[in-house]
Amino acid sequence: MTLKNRISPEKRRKKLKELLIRKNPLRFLEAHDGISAIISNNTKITINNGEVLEFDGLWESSFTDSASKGYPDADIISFDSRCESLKYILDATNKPIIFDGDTGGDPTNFEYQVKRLEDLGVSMIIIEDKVYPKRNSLDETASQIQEDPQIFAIKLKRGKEALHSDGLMIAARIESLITGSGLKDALLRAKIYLNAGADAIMIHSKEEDPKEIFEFAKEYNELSKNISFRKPLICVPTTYNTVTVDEFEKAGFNIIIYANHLIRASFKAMKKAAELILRNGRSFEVESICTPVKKIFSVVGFEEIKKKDKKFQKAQRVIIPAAGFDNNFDIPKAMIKIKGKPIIKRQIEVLKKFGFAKITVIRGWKKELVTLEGIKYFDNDFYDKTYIAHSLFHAEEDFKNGFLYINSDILFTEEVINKIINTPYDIVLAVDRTYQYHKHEIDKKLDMVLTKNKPTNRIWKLGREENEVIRIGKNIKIEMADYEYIGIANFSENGAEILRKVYHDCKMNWQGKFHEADDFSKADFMDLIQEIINRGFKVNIVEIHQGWIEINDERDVKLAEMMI
Ligand code: SPV
Ligand code: MG
Repeated sequence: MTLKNRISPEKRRKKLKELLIRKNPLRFLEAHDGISAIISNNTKITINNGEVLEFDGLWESSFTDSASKGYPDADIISFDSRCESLKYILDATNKPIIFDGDTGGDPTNFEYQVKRLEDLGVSMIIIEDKVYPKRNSLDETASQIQEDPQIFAIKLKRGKEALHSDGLMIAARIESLITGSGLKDALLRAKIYLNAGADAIMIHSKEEDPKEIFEFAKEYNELSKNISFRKPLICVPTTYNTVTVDEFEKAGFNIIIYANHLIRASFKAMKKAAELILRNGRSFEVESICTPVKKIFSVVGFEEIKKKDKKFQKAQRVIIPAAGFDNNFDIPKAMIKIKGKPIIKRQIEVLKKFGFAKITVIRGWKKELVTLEGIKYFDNDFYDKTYIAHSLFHAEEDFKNGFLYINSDILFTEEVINKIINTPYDIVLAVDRTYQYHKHEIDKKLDMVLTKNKPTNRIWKLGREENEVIRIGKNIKIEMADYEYIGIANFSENGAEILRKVYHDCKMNWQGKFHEADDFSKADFMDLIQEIINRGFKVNIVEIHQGWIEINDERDVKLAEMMI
C-alpha cells in the first residue's frame, strides 16, 4: 500500500453519486484483498481512439472475500472479517467502493452495518432479499429462500434511517430470477423496494442467456416512468458474459459489476505455478508466468519507502580512519575477516540500522585492499610519517554535519551506537570499565581515561550521570584510570568545529612534544582530544558495559569469532 491514494471517508463516499451524474454506465471490478484492489484500481488501457479506460470503482464481494480466506460464500465469514478485508481495499484506492452486504442480517444488524460502512467511506451497500443465512446465488442446486418483500422493505427503511449523511447509498438486490419466482415477482419487489427508499436496484441472474435481464431492464424503465423517478439499475454479468458495455448501456443499466474475475484468474495462475514447481523439481520454469519480485515491491509501495529512507538518512557521516600499518596482520585491520566477514562490513551493518548511510574511510597502508563499494574514500599516502589525527583530517570536508568517529579495528553491538548517538554532548567518547575484569593478560597499552567524577561501582547507574574527561592517553596507569576509551567518539556540528579549530591552530603553531606524541605530526586522536580539553572545551563520556571488542591480534580474532 502506498500513501498516494489517501482520501477522507466523506470525500470517497460521495464519489459514486457524483460519478452517476457524469458517466454512464459505470464499471466496477471485484477486489478481495490489498493486491487485487491495487490491480482493480491501477489497471488502465488505451484504446484505438486514444481514450484511456479504467474501472470506476471496486466491488467488495462476499464470494471472493470468503474464497480468498478459503471459505464458502454462505454467511460464514463475519462482518468484522469482511471489514478487515475492506480496510486493505480502501487503502489501495481512492475510487468508490460498493460493498456486498449479503442479506444485511436482521434490521438491527443492518443498522450497525450501515453505520460502520458509512464511517469507513463506502459509497454503496447492496443487500439481497434472501433469508439469512444465504447461499451464493450462482450455484444451481443450492437452496435459495427469498425474504418476504414487505419484511425486506422494512430492513431497507431502517438502514436508510440509520444513515448519518447522504453519501452512502443503500441498494436492493432482487433474487427472484435466482429463486425461480420470475420476472413479475421481481418487478413487484422493485416497486416495493423503491418506495421503501432503495437508492438503486440490482437484478441478479445466473442464466447464460441475458434475455431475462434485458426483459427486466425494459420493464424497469416502464416502472420508473410510472412512479416518476428512476434509480440506477445494476447487473452482475458473470454468466451472461458475452454482453458488452454498450449493450448494457442501451438496455438501461447504470452500473456493471464484474464480480469475481480477479480471484478466478489468480486461482488458475497460482495452481499452474504450483504444478510447474512440482513437475520440474525447481522453480525456474515458473518464472515466465510470475511477476518479478521488484514489480510487486514497486506496486505495494516499497520504492516510496526507499526514497524516503534516503531523504531522511542521517546527514551526519561516519568517519573511520583505517590508514595505519600493523605489525600483527598483513592486511589493514578493517579488512580482517571475522567469521568470513571483514570488520568494516560488520561495522557498517550495525551503523545502517541507525540510518547512517554515509561512510567515509581513510585508507593508507595497503589501500588497494580496502575496496568495499558504497564508501567514500580518502587516502593518506604518508601514513608512515603522519599518524591518525592527520589521517582523520584528510576527511575534513565530511565534518560539516558532525560525525561519528570509529576506529577500524573494533566490533561493537547496536547498544553501543545507540548510547553514543543519543547523548546531548558536543564531543563524547564511549568508555568502558571492563578492562578491570579482563582475564587475559593485557600486554598492550590501553587507551585510558581519567574523569572529573569518579565512577560508581553500581552498574545500574551506568551512563546516567554527566561526566567529563580530564585526561586521556596510553601513559595513564591502569590502576589509576577510571575508564578505557573504546575507539568510538561522536562530534556534533559544534564539536566538529572545535576539533577543526584546535587542529589547525596546532598545525600552524605547535612545536615540540604533543602530549604523548613526539611531535604534532605523530599525534594520535587521543592527543588531539587532550589538547581540546586543555583549551577548556568539554569532552564528555558515555559509559558502556561490554558489547565491543578490539582486534589486536589473532587471539582477539578467535575471541570475536566465539562471541559472534
Ligand atoms: C458476490 O460477488 O459475492 C455476489 C455476486 O454476491 S454472486 O456471486 O454472483 O452472487
Ligand atoms: Mg455475494
